[in-house]
Amino acid sequence: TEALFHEQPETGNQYLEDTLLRSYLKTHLPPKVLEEVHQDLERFGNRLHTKIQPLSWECELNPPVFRQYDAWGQRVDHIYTCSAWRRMKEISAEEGLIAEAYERRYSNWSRLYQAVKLYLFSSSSGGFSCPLAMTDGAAKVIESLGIPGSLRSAFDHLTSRDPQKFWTSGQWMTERRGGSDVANGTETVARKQPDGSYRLYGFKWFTSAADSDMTLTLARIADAEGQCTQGSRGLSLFFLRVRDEEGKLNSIQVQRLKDKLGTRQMATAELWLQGARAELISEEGRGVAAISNMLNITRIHNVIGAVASMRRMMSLSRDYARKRVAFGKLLKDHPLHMQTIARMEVQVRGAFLLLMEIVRLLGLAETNLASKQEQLLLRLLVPASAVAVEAMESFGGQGYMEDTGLPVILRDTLVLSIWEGTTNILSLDVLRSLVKSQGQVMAAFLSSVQKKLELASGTEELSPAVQRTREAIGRLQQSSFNGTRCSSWRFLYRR
Ligand code: MFK
Ligand code: FAD
Repeated sequence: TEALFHEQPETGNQYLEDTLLRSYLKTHLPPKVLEEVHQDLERFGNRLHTKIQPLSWECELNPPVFRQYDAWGQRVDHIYTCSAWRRMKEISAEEGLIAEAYERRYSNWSRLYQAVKLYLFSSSSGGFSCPLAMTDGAAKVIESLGIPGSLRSAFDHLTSRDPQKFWTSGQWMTERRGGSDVANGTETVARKQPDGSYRLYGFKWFTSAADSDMTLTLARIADAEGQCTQGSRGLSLFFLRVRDEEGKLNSIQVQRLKDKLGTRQMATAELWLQGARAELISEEGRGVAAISNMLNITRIHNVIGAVASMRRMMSLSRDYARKRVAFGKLLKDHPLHMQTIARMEVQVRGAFLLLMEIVRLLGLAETNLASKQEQLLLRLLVPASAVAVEAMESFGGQGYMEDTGLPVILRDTLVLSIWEGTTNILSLDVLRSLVKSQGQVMAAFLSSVQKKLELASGTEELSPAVQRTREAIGRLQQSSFNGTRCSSWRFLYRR
């Protein structure tokens, strides 16, 4: 009978259904900006629901395929991607998912607006959020270098709204000896050519979205005797095209594609660089500092991805609770189940507001409108945003079934705490920001919390919690800044 069937949980227009997002935009954006942004997001929400989400599922069902040789025994190293994946690239350009942040037609609000579009896109992107993150990071690095003439064309491609022109970028940092310890683990060598360009020799162990048009990567420049400086100070940043105009690889061999737990829609390859032609784009020995602009942007995309997955799971879970009957009543009428959902909802909301704060500050920093305090806060908040993986228990056994699409969300979310810096590495980056600023970052954070507490203290139910937090902050502010305090902050953050 009909009662034996589960009813499918669904989401509609993710923008219209996201009341917190809408109220955030309403309270923060200037009215004129809100009006335009609202119209675009409503349209985008419909496009996601009706056209883009089915493509996302196609990407999951048709992961990339690697062919090393052609039928005649020629080495071709070709990565075949499905048509839905290639369509995602076109859609990303049409929607200005990267362009929006760099055109700045809404001044400091452009970055936030872009982040909102990426947030809505993320769970329907079939993994395309990954190349977009690195594309944004590459554009940011080039922009922060002042868009040198030799990189103008690349910048225009990365920030284009024209699907025929739009490029994506990779980010090749990890080698076999070190993903976290890039500074000591990088073995790739750069040899200078008579024309001033370089050729790179080495092995890149993880390169996601290997079908990208270009990449940024690190290598050690060899001197006339072939010797390289070791450690962080020996690393420089390079730009390279992955293929030439005919699609031939730039003296690169693909060893294989990784067989991954998740993010299977996207090709992550192991690559041999066998004299790949590249351009030096940082000062010699300043590679890590130069690529940190990319790291900070892709880390923000990671937060976007995490919050988007949480939101998608919660939306589906809430819908399911309105449809599924257990023990004679709907799940939503079981108080214990609703308590679980409510707890998760609060976590999602907290994470969402943290994300909005980060991109709001980034928008201010990029338009030179950020105060010193806001710049310090931004430096601290980017690595401090811990990623939460929500359980899919609320769907019962159905949550475990591949063709519901729910396990994909879980699998793909698990990588977020590994790539772009593991949790420990991000905790150390929090410490780096505290130490380098000699305590100013912490002071900025404490005073911003203080301000928020002042606002909240009017609410009676919050008073005891507000009081306790205020006391704790008071103690921290009184104590002099030292390394032990930094460690205790890292400890607090991870909780
Ligand atoms: C859905 C979302 C999708 C996202 C897509 C992602 C796809 C996957 C892509 C990847 O996984 S790419 C690989 C990511 N790899 C990492 O995240 C590397 C993790 N390791 C670190 O982050 C290490 O901390 C680091 C390599 C940065 C350590 O290098 P060093 O050279 O030992 O650090 P050091 O000496 O402290 O810093 C060198 C300089 O960089 C310093 O500047 P100064 O020389 O001017 O003093 C630092 O302040 C600066 N720096 C380092 N991290 C920074 C930074 N500056 C600003 N922000 C940061 N985060
Ligand atoms: P390790 O550095 O060996 O870390 C192992 C463990 O040691 C971790 O728990 C870590 O937290 C801990 N640890 C390491 N150092 C410290 C320390 N100082 N203090 C405390 N704990 C520490 N990389 C790219 O460059 N480009 C890509 O496109 C890319 N795509 C990826 C795609 C996927 C699906 C995955 C899984 C990874 C990808 N990576 C990519 C690699 C990723 O960035 C690295 O795996 C990550 O940075 C961790 O490095 P590692 O694997 O060498 O681990």
